[in-house]
Amino acid sequence: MTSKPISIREVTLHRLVMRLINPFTTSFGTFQEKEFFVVEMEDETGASGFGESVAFTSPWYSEETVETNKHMMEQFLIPLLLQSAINHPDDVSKRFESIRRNNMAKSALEVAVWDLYAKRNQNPLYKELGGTKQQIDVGISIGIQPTAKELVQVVEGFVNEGYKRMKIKIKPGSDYEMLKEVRRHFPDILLMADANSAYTLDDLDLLKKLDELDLMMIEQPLAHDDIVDHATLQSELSTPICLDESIHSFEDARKAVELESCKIINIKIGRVGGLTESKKIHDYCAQQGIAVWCGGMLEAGIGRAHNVALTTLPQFILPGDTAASSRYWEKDIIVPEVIVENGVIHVPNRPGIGYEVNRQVLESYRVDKTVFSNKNILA
Ligand code: OSB
Ligand code: MG
Repeated sequence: MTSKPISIREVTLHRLVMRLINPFTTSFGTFQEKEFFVVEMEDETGASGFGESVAFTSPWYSEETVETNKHMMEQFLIPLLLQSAINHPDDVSKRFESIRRNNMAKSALEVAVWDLYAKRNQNPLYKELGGTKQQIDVGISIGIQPTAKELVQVVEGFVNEGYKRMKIKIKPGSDYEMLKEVRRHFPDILLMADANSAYTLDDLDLLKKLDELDLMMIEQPLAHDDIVDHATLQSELSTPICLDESIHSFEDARKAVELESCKIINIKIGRVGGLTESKKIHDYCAQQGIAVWCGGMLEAGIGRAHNVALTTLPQFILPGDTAASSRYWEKDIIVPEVIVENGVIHVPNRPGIGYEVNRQVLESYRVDKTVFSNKNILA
């Protein structure tokens, strides 16, 4: 606990464009590159914190985009943050409460305050969050492949690398038969599917057939904003449903659990507006016996580091999507990069997120930079 309030002196938005090593295909489209903001924050002591915005350039996954994140941060959220000192990172989401939604924009700033706060305390971020694990188990998310043969090859590669759980993206026409082939080749792996909202209750027969394949779960089969049809579907399936897109807050999680719309929740820090809200959902799920795991948004190193820290909390009992930096990027923006050995990430014990930002690499990807400062706050 620091007793001294934190005065944010300066917020820098670094806009980056990074090319993915392999294109990533979901039911709503293909990603070739990631454009996002690195948020850098400095306080009155010279301590700094980092965060990443996770929205994509198109509003396919949610309504937010890189441009809406920029607009919200610049016009509303950064001014609120610079307005006066804050006592604790938990205060940030409260301060942002007057702004409706825009959770990814809020989160990009909030997670940077958490990093900064942990660094001021000379403490690893995961410990500030109440995390207990020294290492975390990770799985991998595999995009839609053109053929079952190619999919099986891709899965084999990741099985050999040691990833603990395979998540396969599905959509109508690329679902049951593909998964069946994977299951036939790998009878014992932890296997799951993610539909990114590609189905409706009209597809009930197909979705029921997936019960044959012994999937750990099916993620977000129905509409991005639904928790009612998911409850109907869950009552028809033995495979657990995991919600991703439908959960934007603790309140969404509570309602989904009360309606029995899902048995598992994927927590993405950006989607729920930051680490404080992520913790709230985590604590509630722990109380309710709902398993959680940490989702991914094709993050670069800083976002990945925040995911690692969050995953050390005890109710993250299922492997998440936080794969190695090298799965996505030629060169990541942090040192060391996030490394996965035998399906495990060793959690760094250095202050804050525990990884250094590689300035030179960051600048090599940077397409724009904007600085906001407040000289009015006294230390
Ligand atoms: O639904 O979890 C998702 C990627 C982009 C948008 C949505 C999703 C994903 C992934 C990949 O599944 C997660 C990752 O590897 O970062
Ligand atoms: Mg998902």
